Amino acid sequence: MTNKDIERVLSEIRELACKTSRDIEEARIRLLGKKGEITALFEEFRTIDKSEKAVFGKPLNELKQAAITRLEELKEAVGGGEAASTGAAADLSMPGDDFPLGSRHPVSIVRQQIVDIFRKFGYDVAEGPEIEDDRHVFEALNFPPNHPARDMQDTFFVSTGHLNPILLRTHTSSVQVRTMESASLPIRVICPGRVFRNEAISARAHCIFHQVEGLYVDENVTFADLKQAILLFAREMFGPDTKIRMRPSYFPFTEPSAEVDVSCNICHGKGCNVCKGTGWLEIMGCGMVDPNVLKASGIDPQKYSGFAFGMGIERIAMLKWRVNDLRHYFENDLRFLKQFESCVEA
Ligand code: 2NM
Repeated sequence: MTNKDIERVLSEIRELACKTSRDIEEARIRLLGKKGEITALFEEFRTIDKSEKAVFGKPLNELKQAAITRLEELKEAVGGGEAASTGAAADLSMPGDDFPLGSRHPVSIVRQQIVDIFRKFGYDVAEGPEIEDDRHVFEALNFPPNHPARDMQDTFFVSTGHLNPILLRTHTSSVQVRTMESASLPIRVICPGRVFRNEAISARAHCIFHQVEGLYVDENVTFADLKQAILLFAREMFGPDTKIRMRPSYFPFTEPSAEVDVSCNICHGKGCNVCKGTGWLEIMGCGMVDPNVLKASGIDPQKYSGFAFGMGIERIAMLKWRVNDLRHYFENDLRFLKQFESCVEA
């Protein structure tokens, strides 16, 4: 290595003339690339004598810095003026790059609509963990020890073998248990979220789906209050002429319990293939919160009563848009999703 070597590269750097960023990149590779001139000098430097190292170390580093600085200057100079300096003026009439916007998923749209309706009624929104314990999913909800939902066939367990197994929640009622445990009364709460059930996937069932559950606890809450709340909801959701009917049903956490049907908004009661000729569509389950459930969360059932309800979001969305296969909601096929692009209301 000699001073001349360094001088030669230094003058090369000073005389660099680059018109385009490609020229600059070529110069960078020629000087600083893996097989570049400066890189080669550094490699040679590793092999030279200690005494020589003392001589060449500093100028070599300065050379490298000079190259970097010069390339930066050139980059700046070329910058935005590149098109002009190469003579190829930018075509300002060219369309911009495509920037595809995503859109809301139908489940998300319907969840928002349901939540907005109940917010208007004065309900708060609460969320809770998807991975839960037996206590919040079953025990506090009055599920007897041998209830079939507690079976591996129906519930996904994370860990078993102890008193309070960890599992994936099978309904969002667990969030309402947490609310009853901690919130002050009265409670008006709506709980949207994902739930998990160990089911074979088909057009009508999926192992993951979405629910919205509601809960109202206060003094003197009656079944009449429940009917009115659900009627108002149904009219907001399905149109002002919607009628509801209730059929007796059974849930461990409510007594009495009912299934709610709305009048078929497709045939208006005449009977069609969606309502299977009945004129009615099932939309949710509901009931008066069982006194055992209130008690389990520390609420005095002598003083307070409440109603609760739960619906599957996918099911409501299927009725709304006449989707005939639940699996569409989980496959993220853009041909399906794009059909909901314009469905979000301002
Ligand atoms: C339903 C039907 C009926 C329900 C009950 C409760 C709680 F926590 F208060 F006990 N939450 N949700 C309920 C009642 C859910 O879904 C079909």
